[in-house]
Amino acid sequence: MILVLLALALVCVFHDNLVLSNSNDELTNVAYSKSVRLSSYTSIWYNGFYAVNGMFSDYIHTLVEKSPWLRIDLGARYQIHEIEVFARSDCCGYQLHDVDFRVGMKIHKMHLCGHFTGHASTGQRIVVFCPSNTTGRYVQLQIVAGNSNYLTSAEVLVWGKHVY
Ligand SMILES: [Ca+2]
Repeated sequence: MILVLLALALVCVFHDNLVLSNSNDELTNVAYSKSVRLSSYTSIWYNGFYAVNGMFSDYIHTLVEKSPWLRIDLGARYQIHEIEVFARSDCCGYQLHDVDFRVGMKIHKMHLCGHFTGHASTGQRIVVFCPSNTTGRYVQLQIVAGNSNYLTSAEVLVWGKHVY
């Protein structure tokens, strides 16, 4: 009887660990191929899709604006761990500067996840870690300094997992 109970306990421990490890699924790039909207449109060759197409040789490009932005609709609620952004790699990385990273369930009610100060170098990778338990459907990057800005970026990756 004791042996049976021991065996059961071991199975339970093993099972709990299994469940735990399943609930800590690897983070994935939940932005890949999702819908992206830009604050302004320059051409089909620089539209929002190019920020989430998995390629680093192309990029998005807004018109010149005071506070251009890029907004990704993840399509569902996700727990978001970090946001990774790459400056365009052909030139002009400095165009990516002073960026607020926001996450929210509604586009008019988003919370600050992090901020990048200064100008990026060409091809630079920028990583912002969100506060723990940050969840949302929308992810927005917006330049918040200067009066005449282009928002350009080769790729945006949002590392998270689906919230059930
Ligand atoms: Ca791209």
